[in-house]
Amino acid sequence: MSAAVAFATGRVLRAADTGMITLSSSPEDFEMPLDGFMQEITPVGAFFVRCHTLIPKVKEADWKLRISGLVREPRDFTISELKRFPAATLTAVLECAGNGRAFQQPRVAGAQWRYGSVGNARWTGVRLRDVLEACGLSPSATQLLLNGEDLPVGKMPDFQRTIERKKALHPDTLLVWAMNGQPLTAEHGFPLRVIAPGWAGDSWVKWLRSIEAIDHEFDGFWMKTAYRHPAGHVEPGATVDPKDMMPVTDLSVKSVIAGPESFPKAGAVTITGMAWSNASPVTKVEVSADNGANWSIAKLGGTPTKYGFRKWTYRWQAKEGVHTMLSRATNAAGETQPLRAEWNPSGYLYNATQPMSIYVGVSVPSKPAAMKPSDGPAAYRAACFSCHDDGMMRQQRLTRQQWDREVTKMTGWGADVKAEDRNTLLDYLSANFKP
Ligand SMILES: Nc1nc2c(c(=O)[nH]1)N[C@H]1C(S)=C(S)[C@@H](COP(=O)(O)O)O[C@H]1N2
Ligand SMILES: [Mo]
Repeated sequence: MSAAVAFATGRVLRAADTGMITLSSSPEDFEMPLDGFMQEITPVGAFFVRCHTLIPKVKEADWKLRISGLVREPRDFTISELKRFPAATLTAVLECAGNGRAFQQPRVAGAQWRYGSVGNARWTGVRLRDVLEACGLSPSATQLLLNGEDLPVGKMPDFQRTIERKKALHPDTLLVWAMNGQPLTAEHGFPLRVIAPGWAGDSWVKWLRSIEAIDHEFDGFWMKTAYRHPAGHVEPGATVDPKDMMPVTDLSVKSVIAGPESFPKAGAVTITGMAWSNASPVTKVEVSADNGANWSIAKLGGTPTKYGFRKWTYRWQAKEGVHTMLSRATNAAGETQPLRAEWNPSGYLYNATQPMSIYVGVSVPSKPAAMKPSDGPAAYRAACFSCHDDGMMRQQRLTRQQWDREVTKMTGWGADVKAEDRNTLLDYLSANFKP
């Protein structure tokens, strides 16, 4: 990928000039740079990676998928046994619920994704429905509990997710072994993962090992506490009663401007971008070249698919100067990207229009340099580095009170914080990684 279309406000944590933006190298959290949005199908090497713990190395020969719980016949399937079901291939966007979290105001804790924890691929596998029916799924099963081969670090809860019966039985919900025609790579879930088109990435369980049919709401951490958002509007920064939160499911309608960021001189130019949505496809993209005062219709191109990226282009008479460009997508359900996203405590499903500075006949200002890895006091290294690296903290912009909450949560997950070191640790975190 070229560095020519780097984003105007800078790539804060970019690992190298060609490649992914590293949010954290352990566990692996890599973001696609903006110029990745030039391609309708995201190559595997440019596809974002989001892992909560270390990537398990699965040997296909030792691996089986276990289906159990409320089924007539519990069964284990090898990949070759799964391949006897009718094959299904579809193109779908995989987007992390936390994509865009870095733009939430006030700031929220968590991986500070900007634009690129999203990608579009062709997924090949079999229908989850067919596999469940072959095991005689009981009518009393309301949820399917999905567990992958990855193991938690410390006392962190295991990443387990449920999908409600209706979504599990939807013909587009697949168990896949291939991405863009190639076997899944280790970071994307080899040998088998779930795809839940239209839904955020947290339901797309990787390294899938077992599916248990159950008849109640699962109360594991990643269902009961994480990946929940308020059912309605809340004031930015407000605390929300857990009973008013519901699981994250559908993605929001969204678009990005991929570039180019600069043009040598004034004249007719073409701006390119991508738009996507949930099960309700993108029907319109509008562009404003004057920070939202006037909007014009962009041209939808590429190959329309139900769940995939939709490429758009905008022909523009560029005048010399610096322009703030915005794009906004609308879907078939009539939902349009807002100018300001709905705030929620974990910063999920951010979909506000993004301002992008475009430089015409003027030079692009230099980007801020990437932050240097920090050493920090011994208490910091001992408490935080046993489960993840420095990148995880460097990207946060939290108040002392927010850091206090994070330290409490992490101590619960096994971080070693001595009572006498707690203040030193909080001083360091809130002085170095503040709003
Ligand atoms: N087993 C397992 N599955 C997982 C995760 C994980 O940590 N463990 N992360 C989830 C999240 S939050 C996202 S956004 C997607 C990311 O998929 P990718 O890394 O292939 O892009 O995987 C999901 N599946
Ligand atoms: Mo995610």
